[in-house]
Amino acid sequence: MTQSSIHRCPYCFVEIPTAIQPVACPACPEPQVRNQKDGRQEVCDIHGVRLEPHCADCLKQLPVLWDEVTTTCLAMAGTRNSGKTVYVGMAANLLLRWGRINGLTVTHYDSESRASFESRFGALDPSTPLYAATVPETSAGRAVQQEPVLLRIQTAHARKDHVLVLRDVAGEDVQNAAMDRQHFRFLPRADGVILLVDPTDSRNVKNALTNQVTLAGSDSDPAAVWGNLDSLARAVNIRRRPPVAVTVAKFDLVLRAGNTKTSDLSSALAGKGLRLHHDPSLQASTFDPYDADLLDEELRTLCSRYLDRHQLLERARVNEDDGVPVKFFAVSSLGHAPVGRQIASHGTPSYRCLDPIKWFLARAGLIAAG
Ligand SMILES: Nc1nc2c(ncn2[C@@H]2O[C@H](COP(=O)(O)OP(=O)(O)O)[C@@H](O)[C@H]2O)c(=O)[nH]1
Ligand SMILES: [Mg+2]
Ligand SMILES: [Zn+2]
Ligand SMILES: [Zn+2]
Repeated sequence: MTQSSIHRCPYCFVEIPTAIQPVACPACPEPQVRNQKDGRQEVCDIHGVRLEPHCADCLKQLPVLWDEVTTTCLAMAGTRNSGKTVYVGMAANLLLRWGRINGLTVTHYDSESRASFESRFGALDPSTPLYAATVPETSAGRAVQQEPVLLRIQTAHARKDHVLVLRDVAGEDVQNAAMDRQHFRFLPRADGVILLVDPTDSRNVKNALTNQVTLAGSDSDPAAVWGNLDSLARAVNIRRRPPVAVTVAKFDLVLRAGNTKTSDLSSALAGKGLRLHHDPSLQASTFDPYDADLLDEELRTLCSRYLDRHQLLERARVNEDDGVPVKFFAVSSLGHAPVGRQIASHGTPSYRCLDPIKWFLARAGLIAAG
């Protein structure tokens, strides 16, 4: 197992060459990025401050000591309300816990990234209301950047620290076929895309649960979002398209609908031996490809036959024919439906949340697959 040496900008996901170090003034409103002259500490003529490492592509200042880490950069995608923001917050907290259980060191990249995470995601505790809709990045004319979540992962065998970069997006942005190519170029450059699929619009879930929980579904099709990503990748002419983790979100609702005896889902989910009734993701430090393959098969059947998502399977086939790795996953960030806008007071027994991320970390050679 060799760890990938990929090193990307955490904002635009461009691969940063290690040999040169572009720098610019952190105080200049429109930074002039240039290559650092050998060993010289340059200073801005206007502000008198030291030039700091910047990304030559998006011109943003890089986090401190960014040249010393390797990266895995993941982007969320999915329709509005599919659970992306809740997932990012929960997955980050679970990764910290997963590290503690499995003897890896997982921490926020630095105090700044920790503060930014905590101000946006809170502690996801039972008394906090859920998040307001993610603000679209390109609505008000000028594009704003969503700050990515940065988690540092240290393992015994890796020479450099590895940073997992997780970027949330607003559903509006990826539902929009005409999304801004320049701004969203990070998506096709990612090391992986987690495409969340909201099961609450499917007839079987709706019929079984209408009287039990409020279903805040989305208004668009995840296969259409995936189609937009594929067009974007073609438009920016990126040859290597990122692997896609097609991830059924809010899986607690699917399992709950399966408990309704009259539901078609009930027979589909009947086998106790099904992988989707097991959740090894937090307890194991490794990624289990055998478990993942069986789960992938179960979920493809579930999506096409029981969750009205056969277009997803067509998109998956088109992508796989083009050599893009695709795997189906299922997660529940909350473990059960929220009550009103609060998380239920008995906490959040999440379900398989780390599987998609562990797949990407195994692909990067950071954790073992076995
Ligand atoms: N039952 C259930 N509902 C969830 C779960 N995750 C998110 N939700 C619901 O979906 C809503 C939208 O989530 P959010 O993360 O804001 O969606 P986004 O628009 O994709 O970012 C939340 O307010 C919750 O009501 C989950 O794991 N289970
Ligand atoms: Mg959101
Ligand atoms: Zn300056
Ligand atoms: Zn950049």
